[in-house]
Amino acid sequence: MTPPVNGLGLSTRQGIVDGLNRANDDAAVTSIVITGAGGAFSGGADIKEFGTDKSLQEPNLHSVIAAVENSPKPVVAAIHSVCMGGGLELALGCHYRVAAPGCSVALPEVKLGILPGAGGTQRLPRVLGVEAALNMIVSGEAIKSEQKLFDKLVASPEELAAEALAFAQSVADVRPLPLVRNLPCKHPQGDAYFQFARNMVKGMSKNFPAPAKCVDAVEAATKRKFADGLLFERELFINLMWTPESRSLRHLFLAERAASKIPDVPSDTPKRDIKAVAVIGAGTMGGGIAMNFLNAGIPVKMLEMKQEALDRGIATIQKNYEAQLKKGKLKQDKYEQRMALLSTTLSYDDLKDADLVIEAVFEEIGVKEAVFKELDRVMKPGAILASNTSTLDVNKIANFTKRPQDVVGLHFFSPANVMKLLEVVRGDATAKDVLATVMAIAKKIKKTAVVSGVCDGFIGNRMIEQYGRQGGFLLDEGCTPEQVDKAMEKFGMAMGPFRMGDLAGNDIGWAIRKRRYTEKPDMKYSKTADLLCEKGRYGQKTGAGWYDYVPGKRDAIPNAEVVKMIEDHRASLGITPRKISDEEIVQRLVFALVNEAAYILEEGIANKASDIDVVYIFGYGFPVYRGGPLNYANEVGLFNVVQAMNRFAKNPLDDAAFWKPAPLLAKLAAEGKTFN
Ligand code: 3H9
Repeated sequence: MTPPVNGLGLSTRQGIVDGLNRANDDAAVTSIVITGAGGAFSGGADIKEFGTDKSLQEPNLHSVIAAVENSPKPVVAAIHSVCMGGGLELALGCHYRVAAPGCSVALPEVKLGILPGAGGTQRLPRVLGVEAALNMIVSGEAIKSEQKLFDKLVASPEELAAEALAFAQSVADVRPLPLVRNLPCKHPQGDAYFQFARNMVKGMSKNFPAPAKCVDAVEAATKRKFADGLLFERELFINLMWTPESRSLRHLFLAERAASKIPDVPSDTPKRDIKAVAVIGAGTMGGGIAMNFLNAGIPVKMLEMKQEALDRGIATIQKNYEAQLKKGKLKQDKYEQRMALLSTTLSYDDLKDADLVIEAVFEEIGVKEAVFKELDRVMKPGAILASNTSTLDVNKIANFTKRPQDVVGLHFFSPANVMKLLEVVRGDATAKDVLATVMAIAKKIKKTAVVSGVCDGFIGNRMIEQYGRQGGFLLDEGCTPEQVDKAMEKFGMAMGPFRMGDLAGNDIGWAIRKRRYTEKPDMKYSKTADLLCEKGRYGQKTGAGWYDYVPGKRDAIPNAEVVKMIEDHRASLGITPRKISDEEIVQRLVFALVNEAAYILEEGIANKASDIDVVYIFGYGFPVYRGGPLNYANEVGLFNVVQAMNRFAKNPLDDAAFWKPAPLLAKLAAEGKTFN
């Protein structure tokens, strides 16, 4: 047993082989059962061991499975809860499989940028059939205890141990022992089917090399002898393991789980009970936030100042759910259950029983002050008071109350019912049990939560400001918005910076810059975005921003007047435009994120580098296969990142002071280290 999911690390592999040997040496044993103690049969190879010496040490998973297959006594896998990756490969190497109902069975390696490397691509098609197996391997998705995979499905998990033992006794004398490797493996359409599969996979998995290799491996199962197929699979597995895409996906898997851990908040910190939630504000944000809790079966009371605002908010929530109904993503009864959990009020006094209240009102400190004073007055002792602010000082907000220990920032990203990221902003006084509670509730509402300290913009928006500033300089120097966006989208961003500005509303950045012009008069900005806003081109909401938009559509249509506005401004500054490569665009934008992130880490605003990667992947559309800005910087090499920054600092139209590498970055680069 290796908690939490019986990952097949070295000690577990050795344990299985030792156990098998003991059982085979013991004359009193007639057959053998392998199962997993705790909450899983096995979650597969130990991902944390990848890239370390242990993963290479014998017995490797191949040797373990060979020992099982070659056991002179029958070996039965007793499968429950989770049977994934190497865990399923081990089970397929056993002579028999007995399973409990409702367990998750998968070969999810593709999600880590690799393929099943311990015979999964060769054995699964022999049991399930080629098409079903390939679908499972290429998607990595779990199926529920699939009959065909198992010799026996028991009635309930509680009966698994006794039933598996009885089954093992019933087959004790069966010889020869059945081996999956001896089953035939063919597809009636042969080459034509695999060509079709290749085309499908190619279209769906741009930038991800593993899925196409899965097709190759399964095809090999139909064409080669079993032992040759295994060797071929092994070669593909090792090659994929070294790709930057796999490194990034594995980084992200661990980063996402690490994000929920806060260094000074132990996992056994008591949590407060959250049975009812209140949301202040029924606008787009408030409504989206409410939906998250309704979806998780938690009742929500929404407060507004006027009945019309409440009616509008409810209508928007209904419209969103109805769209899901139409697409078949939601069933009518679920919709009704969710709407029944929603109630409204115009009075703060009605909120007093909520365990968690989230404020989503206008982003102005005076407005927040009024709200938090009211909440302090009405909320029951021990209730958690959260602000959805994206820019304001959470410490200041906490001090509007007499219970700053109960106040926390919960920064949802728009649309709040869709975006996975939740920045949890920890104030100076925020209590540890409040943090533990909101991290747990985040998981319940299916958000990926990352803790940020208090600073202007927290982790995500503080970094994006530097990214946006570089975008502005690029326009001044010779780019069009379209060129910058295309370069970033080719790099893999869901949206380039100008399309993103149009989506978020250019007026938001304008308001922040106006503040900066007085707070930080030395900070250099391009004026183009201000000129754009002066024309009222706020983005999609006004039908015009950096691009034009047709009502009801989100396609960005380049606008000649905007391009002329940029050219005129450039001319007024006496700048001769130059041709800027896509590589320079990508480096300047991404390394701007990286440098600011290094300050954020140094100041302790983020707990760890991987948290920043999680923020950018789940909140800002950074490409998954690049693993986040800091993982990308590690891949490029921090020395190379610093060299590029030194080059950018020499550009008189850029901001030399900004390009001075943050001390942490300079130190890591000089020591040949990474952000990890
Ligand atoms: C493989 O098998 C390669 C072979 O084909 C060939 C080899 C030669 N290893 O997700 P959770 C940890 S590749 C190590 O929050 P859940 C996880 O890090 C592997 N650790 O729980 C976390 O630890 P911590 C193929 C693992 O209930 C804890 O378990 N297998 C592994 O929501 C809880 O995780 C996969 O890709 C692992 N394999 O979901 C399976 N798996 O608390 C990936 C989990 O310290 N795993 N952990 O941060 C999953 O899909 C989910 O974790 C699982 C549980 C469904 C198992």
